[in-house]
Amino acid sequence: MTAKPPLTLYLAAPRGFCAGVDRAIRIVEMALEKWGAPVYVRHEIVHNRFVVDGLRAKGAVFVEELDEVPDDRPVVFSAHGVPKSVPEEARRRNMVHVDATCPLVTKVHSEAARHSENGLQMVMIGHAGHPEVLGTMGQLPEGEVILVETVDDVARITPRNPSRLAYITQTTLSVDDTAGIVAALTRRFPGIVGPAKEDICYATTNRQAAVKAIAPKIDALLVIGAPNSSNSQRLVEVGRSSGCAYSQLVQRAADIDWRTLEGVTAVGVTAGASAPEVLVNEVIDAFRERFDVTVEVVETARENVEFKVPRVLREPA
Ligand code: 0CG
Ligand code: SF4
Repeated sequence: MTAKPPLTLYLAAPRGFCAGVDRAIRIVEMALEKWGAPVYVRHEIVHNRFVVDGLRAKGAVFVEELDEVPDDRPVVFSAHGVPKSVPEEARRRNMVHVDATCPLVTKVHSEAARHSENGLQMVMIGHAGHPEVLGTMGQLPEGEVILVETVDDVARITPRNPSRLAYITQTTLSVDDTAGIVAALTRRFPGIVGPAKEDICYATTNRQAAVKAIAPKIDALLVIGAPNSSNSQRLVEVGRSSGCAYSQLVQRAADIDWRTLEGVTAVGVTAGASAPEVLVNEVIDAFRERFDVTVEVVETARENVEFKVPRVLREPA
């Protein structure tokens, strides 16, 4: 047997679950304990198939819209947030509903509402069709939130009153791309009101910074995450823009294209905010089967954020 080739695996830290994902999963588990199965969940609780399949096995039923849920079963809203019309409808139907929207997304909802009360029209920086964007835009009446996805979009928008504007952002955007869009907005609309920086959350910011620190050391970057996970996709882009041309999303070890990794000696591994650590370990083990692996953790920040679950789940049944 020939000796395995040596390889250094640079493990990004922080990586994987954020406080909002951890809370959202706990909410579904606690709802199942409290009310029994089935508990309905509107949209994937977080964007990860492994997590969703695990909860489904415990009795969660995933649907896209509230009209797929019977009136007499509890429903949980996903971590990405929902338009205002969704809890309104749940109340109208007298449904038990638990909101697993990340508190950092809810904070953006409140910002939007506050600016709107002050008579400002909103510009939202985000990706069209993403559930968080639908949820945040759905906090205000149609037409009150204008979506921009790129610097070019900024030149195209036609706000009601260019001097009465505020902006908000999706929480999982690229920090660098967003800075460019904010700069374009403030150039075109000098009076635009915004948050101190943007609304990108701590988890997104920290995971991108860790990838930037690893990128110069590696031949390839693997981001563990789902194709519909915005924050995970942004990590792939950050890897590429930080100088690692081979930067790929994998859902788990089975997705790794080993032929394209022949001859590499340094590989970076990170995981999106919705990817569980078991999948990171699975990837490391798959490398150990083929290489003589040395793991080096590259830690660029420490996180100690924790969010409480809603009170209804902390009270006895
Ligand atoms: O990154 P997005 O917003 O697509 O969500 P994901 O479920 O992947 O992770 C964090 C949350 C919620
Ligand atoms: Fe909350 Fe950020 Fe995690 Fe989204 S990625 S759930 S905003 S902490």
